[in-house]
Amino acid sequence: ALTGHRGWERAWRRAQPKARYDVIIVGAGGHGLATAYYLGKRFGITNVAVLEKGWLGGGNTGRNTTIIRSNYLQDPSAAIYEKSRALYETLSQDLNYNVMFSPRGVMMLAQTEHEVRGYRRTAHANALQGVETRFITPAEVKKIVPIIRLEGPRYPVLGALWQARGGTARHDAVAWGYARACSAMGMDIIQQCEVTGIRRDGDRVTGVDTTKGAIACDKLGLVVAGHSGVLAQMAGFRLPIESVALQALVSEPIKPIMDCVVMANTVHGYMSQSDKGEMVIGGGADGYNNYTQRGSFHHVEETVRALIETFPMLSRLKMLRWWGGIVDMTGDRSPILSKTPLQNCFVNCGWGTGGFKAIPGSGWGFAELMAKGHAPLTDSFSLDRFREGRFIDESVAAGVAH
Ligand code: FAD
Ligand code: PYC
Repeated sequence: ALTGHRGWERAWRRAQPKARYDVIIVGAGGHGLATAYYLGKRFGITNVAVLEKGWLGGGNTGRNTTIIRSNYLQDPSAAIYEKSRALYETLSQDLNYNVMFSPRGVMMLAQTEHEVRGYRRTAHANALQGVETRFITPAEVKKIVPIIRLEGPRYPVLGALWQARGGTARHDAVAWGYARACSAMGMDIIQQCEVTGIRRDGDRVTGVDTTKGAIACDKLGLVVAGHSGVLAQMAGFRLPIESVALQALVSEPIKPIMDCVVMANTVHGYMSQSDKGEMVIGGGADGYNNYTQRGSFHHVEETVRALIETFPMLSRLKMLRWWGGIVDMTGDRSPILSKTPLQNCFVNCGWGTGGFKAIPGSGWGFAELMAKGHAPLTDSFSLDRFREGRFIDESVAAGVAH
């Protein structure tokens, strides 16, 4: 501001589409951009375009509550989420862009005996998977979060699953950092470029139609979260995905009161404090499919009511902003990173309510899948699992009511 906003360097080039690319990625959210970045960094594939219908990071990547953790139950999930969490540890250095990763600790409260058993089980599974979590007592909960009311009018706090190296990061910076690095490798990030059709020759994709004209490609990656069903329909196949609104809100900024993330999944609400002092609060997903990016009012009401039971000191806070994103839900609450019925078309979606934490790991694995045809991190998450009944059930670890 002292320079009158003159002399800023562009973080990424304003690109116009070329006639053809080796790889086109549809969707410049975190997962699309990370995929492009690792295609270049790990496999030397840089003739890549990332096409975005709006502005980059304007989808769920810029709308989420930034929680990063890897305390999942099943082995394939722990592997990809832990890889991702580990990549977050050095992402600022890798991208030379401060993504403000803050491993401040993530706590999932156990407020029923059922949850106690579930989280103890997860802690045991995580120990076998090399993921550092532990089940802590109510006294330890209170020590870490002094503002919590352990008794609760409906559900007392009986303990918690604690991941000390979980935390948060600045969501926009994650998108911007990957975008800048992709652009520096010569890739084209093309905003306001909506894909409106997918061109095929038999069971091969030959290119896409866009609002900026037709573009040819050798390989196509669909990475559009809540719009995955729409893109799959353009390509001529169906996905087991439902799209629903998930919402969040922030309060007016206040002095520091809580220096970790707390999720209360029984009463349903979760909360952290942003660096600006706002309490960042999120609730459950809408109970019906929609594309509204807003969400139903009763969900915020329920969320805030639930949080006030556990944190009574919040009751006088004012809400500052409120928004929603369209999340892509699978039946087993695990993502899809997969080949498709079209030979050279790949899909990365189904991250639902929990894909921000997975951006680096997903990009790492999906780039390998697109480059080599298979990848250890992603093989379990193929579309085949729905036909084979090989579900990766993470409905508890997803942590968000749906
Ligand atoms: P997006 O960021 O949505 O990117 C997809 C992009 O595709 C969009 O920019 C869209 O405009 C573009 N697109 C769509 N159609 C087209 C088209 N036809 N042509 C071109 N471009 C197209 N996850 C966590 O891990 N922790 C959290 O705390 C957390 N909290 C959340 C809170 C809320 C309120 C919401 C909504 C989500 C939350 N999530 C969280 C989930 C997380 O945000 C998502 O899983 C993740 O951001 C998905 O990233 P993405 O890159 O796949 O999708
Ligand atoms: O995946 O941890 C998560 C999460 C919290 C809120 C929304 N998603």
